[in-house]
Amino acid sequence: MNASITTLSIGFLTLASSIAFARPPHAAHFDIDQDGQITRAEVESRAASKAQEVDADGDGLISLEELQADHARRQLERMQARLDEADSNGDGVVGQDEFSAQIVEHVFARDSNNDDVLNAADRGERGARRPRPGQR
Ligand SMILES: [Ca+2]
Ligand SMILES: [Ca+2]
Ligand SMILES: [Ca+2]
Repeated sequence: MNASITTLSIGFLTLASSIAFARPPHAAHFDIDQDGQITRAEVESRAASKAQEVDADGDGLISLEELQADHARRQLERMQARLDEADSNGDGVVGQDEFSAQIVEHVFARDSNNDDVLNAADRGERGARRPRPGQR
């Protein structure tokens, strides 16, 4: 009994942290009515939807397996997005050249003055040019 309560608690903590950290808590996700403010009711509504989604067998309980499946699904989506982004010639496959170019591009996204050198001159504007995942 104690073990299952602990498992459940860990499950809910992981669920809470996965909602809070795995996806950035930006307005588009939580601000359901798009009024620029995130209310507790909106977060509660999103959290309830998420709990329902994770509870794949609909028994009202979040099991470790269900949480693991949800985590794996989101991880797969992120990896697919990364592959889609790397496929610069749009042929549906990612060559080593495309993969390595993506890494270089991500690193040099911090090169705010475009001199192909990352140094102190680029600090302070860190991330300014960096496209969000999925944007081109
Ligand atoms: Ca709102
Ligand atoms: Ca369940
Ligand atoms: Ca390709």
